[in-house]
Amino acid sequence: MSSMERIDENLAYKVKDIELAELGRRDIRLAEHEMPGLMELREKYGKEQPLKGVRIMGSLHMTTQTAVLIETLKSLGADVRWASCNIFSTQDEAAAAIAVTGVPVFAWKGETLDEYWWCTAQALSFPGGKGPELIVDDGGDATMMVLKGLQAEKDPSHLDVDAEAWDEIALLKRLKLIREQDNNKWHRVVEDLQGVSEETTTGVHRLYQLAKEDALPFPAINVNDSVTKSKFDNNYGNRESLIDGIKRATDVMIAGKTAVVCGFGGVGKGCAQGLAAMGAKVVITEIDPICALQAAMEGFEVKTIEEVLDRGDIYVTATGNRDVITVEHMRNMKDKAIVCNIGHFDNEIQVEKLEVEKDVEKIEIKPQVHEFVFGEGHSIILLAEGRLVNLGCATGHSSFVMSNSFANQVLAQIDLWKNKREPGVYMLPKKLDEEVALAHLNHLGVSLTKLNDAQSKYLGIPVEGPYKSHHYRY
Ligand code: 3DD
Repeated sequence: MSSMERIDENLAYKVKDIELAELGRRDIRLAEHEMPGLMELREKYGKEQPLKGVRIMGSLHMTTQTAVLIETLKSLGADVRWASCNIFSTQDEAAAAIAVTGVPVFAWKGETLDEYWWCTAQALSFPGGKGPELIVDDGGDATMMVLKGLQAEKDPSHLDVDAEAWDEIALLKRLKLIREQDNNKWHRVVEDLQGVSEETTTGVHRLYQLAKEDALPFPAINVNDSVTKSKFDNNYGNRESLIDGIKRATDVMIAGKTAVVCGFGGVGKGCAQGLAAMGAKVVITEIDPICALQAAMEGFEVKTIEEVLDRGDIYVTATGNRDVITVEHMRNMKDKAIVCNIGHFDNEIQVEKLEVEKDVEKIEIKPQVHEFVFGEGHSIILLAEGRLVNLGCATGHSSFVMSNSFANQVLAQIDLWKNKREPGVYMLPKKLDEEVALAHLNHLGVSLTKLNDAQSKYLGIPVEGPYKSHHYRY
């Protein structure tokens, strides 16, 4: 792909089809109606311009909802560039609608891994050889590209490791090309980088790991663990968008089927609820006794995956772990079992191993829906090649729940810019979490009860909040 051998900081955008912009704009206008949290922040901070001229790079699914986030950051003065954080999650009409406004977007549905890392590097490359001052990250790929790039500028041997995973191979390949073109790029990027706000569980896990190894050279805000993100997006978002993804991909009847959800954390809980609501018999697999006990007390069976291979019709991984569903497991599943993942990365299901199995034939049913026929004669249906099924086979979570997540992102970006901090991982204050919730109540016709002074004194809680301690488990 010669046009992508080099990084061109002056390339205006690269999207599937810029002609889709008008279609995307119509979706964005309707999404704004469902995203009161973001619209309120435009109102509140529009005049102050707290992000005026700040170079912000985003690595976050380029969907209609993200388009509203981008335009909110722009309305606060930011200079934004964007790439998706997943090769299948871009909505091409949203990407076009944003690109046509002059925001450099490098994203399209169905990127190869080489294209994916080129897009990420393009979004990290501002004119004049500059990098971003802030990053909105989802899963940590942008942060990883910057840090691995910096590491390689210090010691190029880091690029000569024998990587196994296809996405790591593609990243190392891209970093080698960049090093040939500009071997001081990442030093400049890290010099200007004031901070990262991280959207998702997996990315937050990576940040705490980096901080523990004293390998995080800038401050980061953990957006995922804001209550109005993780208890909403991860739970209520997936409760709906998982079903959306499975139905659009397979049209399968869910009622009456046995659905196996691997992982009963924030995401698994929403998935289990959604599948049970559709009439599925839900079985949970878990490693954590607390989550397993929660599942059992919600009335779900809790078994090992080996115990249910003979009856599972639909399998969903939501663990953040790797090799949760192996090739061996798939060999022993029922004929036409549906297998999908809703954890951030694609290693929860052993897809790379399945792809190279000698006796397995791969048949494309349609984009992001593949049948794998085993030598034994049965087959399984794999969705989105083991990547996020809600974004690969549908359009991800709906606008209203993403308004909560993204209001936290905007507040985090403002906070990172205003408050210079030591490197480390931080959370937004509880007060801001409550303000995000407050911004969404009217939309659902909620009437909040007010604390009176006597009650406030009795509870020792200010009338205007915060109403819970920071560690309260909602
Ligand atoms: N995610 C799910 N739906 C999304 C959408 N419509 N736009 C952007 C991102 C979307 C992913 C989120 O769940 C993100 O918070 C995560 O990865 O945790």
